[in-house]
Amino acid sequence: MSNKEILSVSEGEILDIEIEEDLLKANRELASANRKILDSCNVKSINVMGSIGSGKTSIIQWLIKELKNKYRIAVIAGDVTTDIDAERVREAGAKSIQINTGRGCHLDALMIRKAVKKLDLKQIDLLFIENVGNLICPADFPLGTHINMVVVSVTEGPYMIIKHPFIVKEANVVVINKIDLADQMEVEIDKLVDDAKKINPLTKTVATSVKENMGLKSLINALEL
Ligand SMILES: Nc1nc2c(ncn2[C@@H]2O[C@H](COP(=O)(O)OP(=O)(O)OP(=O)(O)O)[C@@H](O)[C@H]2O)c(=O)[nH]1
Ligand SMILES: [Mg+2]
Repeated sequence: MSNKEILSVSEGEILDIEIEEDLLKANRELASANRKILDSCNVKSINVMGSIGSGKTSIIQWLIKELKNKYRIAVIAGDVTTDIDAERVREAGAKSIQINTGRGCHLDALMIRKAVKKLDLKQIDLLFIENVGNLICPADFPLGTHINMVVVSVTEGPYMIIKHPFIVKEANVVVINKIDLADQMEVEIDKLVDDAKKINPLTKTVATSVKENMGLKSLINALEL
C-alpha cells in the first residue's frame, strides 16, 4: 500500500474553484475601478485590517484626532452587525458610513463602491476603511485602497504574525499595537518585527500603544500623512 494519499477532485469541487476564481477576478476589477474613482477626487485611502479587538477603531480615532485639522477625513466602518465603530469615529471628528456584513468575514470592492457613492468625495482628503476583524479573508479581497495596513495586538501572543503570512504579504504597514501590555504577555516586539520583515521585506512596521500614546508620529510617517 502506498504511503501517499491521493485525493481526487470531483467535478463539483472544480466548479467551486472556478466560481471562486471568477469572484476574486471580479473583485480585483472592481477594486481597480474604486482606485480610479478615489484618484480622480484626490482621496487617499487606507484599508485597516486586523484581528478582532486588535485596536483598529482606536487607531483610526487616534489618527483622526491628530490629523483632522490637516485633512477632511471619512471612515467606512465594516462590522458584522453593529454601528458602534461608525459612531466612535464620528465622535472623533470624521464623517462615517457603516457597512454591516452579516455573516460575511470581510469587506469587498463592491461594498466599497456602494459606500463611496454615498460620500461626497470632493469634500474628503483621507478615507479610512475599517475591515471586519479577521486575519484571513480580507487578504484575498483588495478594495482599491492606496495603503493596506494590518493591526495586530501583543495580546494575540507571539505567533500571530508568523501564522498569518498571507495578510502580512498584502500589508504596506504592519502595526503592532498594545505594546503597553508586551511584558505581561511576554511578547518580544523585535521578534514580531522580524517575523513581519521575513514575510514581507517591503512592509513598514510600527509599534504603538494607543493607551499610552506611544508611536503616533511613527505611524503618521509610515502612512505618509
Ligand atoms: N492596553 C491597551 N488597550 C488598547 C490599546 N488599543 C486599543 N485598546 C483597547 O482594545 C479594545 C479593542 O479596541 P478596538 O479599537 O475596539 O479594536 P478593533 O480592532 O476596532 O475591534 P473590532 O472592530 O471589534 O474588531 C478596547 O477596549 C480598546 O480600548 C492599546 O494600545 N493598549
Ligand atoms: Mg473596530
